[in-house]
Amino acid sequence: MDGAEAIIDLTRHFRSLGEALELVDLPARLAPGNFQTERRVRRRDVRLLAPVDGQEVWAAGVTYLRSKTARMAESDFSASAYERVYEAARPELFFKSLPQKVVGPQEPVGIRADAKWSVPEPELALMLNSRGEIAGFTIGNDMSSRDIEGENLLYLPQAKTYRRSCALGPCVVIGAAEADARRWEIHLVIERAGAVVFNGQTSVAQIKRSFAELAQYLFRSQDFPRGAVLLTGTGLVPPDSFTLQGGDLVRIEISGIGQLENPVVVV
Ligand code: DO4
Ligand code: MG
Repeated sequence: MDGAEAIIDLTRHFRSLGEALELVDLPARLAPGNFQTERRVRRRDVRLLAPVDGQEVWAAGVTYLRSKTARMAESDFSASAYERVYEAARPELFFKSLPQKVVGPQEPVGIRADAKWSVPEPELALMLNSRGEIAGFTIGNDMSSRDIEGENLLYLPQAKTYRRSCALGPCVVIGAAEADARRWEIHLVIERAGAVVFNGQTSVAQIKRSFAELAQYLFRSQDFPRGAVLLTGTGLVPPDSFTLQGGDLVRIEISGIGQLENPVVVV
């Protein structure tokens, strides 16, 4: 079997993802040699779930210059808030999703029925353990309603958190350092009826803040006994004339992780 395609069932070795992320020696425990006798299954024969099992999902915003300029353009009303938060010591952090509401690979992501301007936000996601340490990385999609967000900053929770608004997957990369992740590229492709209607690329290196800084602010005066997932913000914004439609396909690729693909439904 092609190694890149092989999936090994680790449930005999770890009681939960959250518990695995707590282990200081997790990278060593995952050394390929430790699983030589385990049965392998082909990736196409299994359904991958979202890689969360109790972690709240939070998100950082306006961490890329591109995100700041796009948001300042979408709303006169809120422009100065985006300008200020980009420069401020304290980052923008917002609650995104309960773990049980996150969708996994190939599950539909949602666009709100009452929104007119909807976009995916392809983001590197930090898998944080209960100590606030980065235990792994995955891909996140912070689905957003830009017209609702642009109308009034106080509508941000409605623009960001609704049915099927967060996707994670396809896997968790363990043992990479922040310096490794900063070399990764993020690629977003949106297809409509089989044709590519948006194609863009950015780089993790362009995130203004360090991951440690983002994680440290999230864990200020808060406890996450089962860890947390923290999306690190988007640097890819489709043109203002673009909105997602039901039936579209969103594909996010991060070079060090893999691909997260989801069809779009109106919710
Ligand atoms: O403040 C609005 C949200 C910003 C965001 O989600 C991002 O920059 O990725
Ligand atoms: Mg975002």
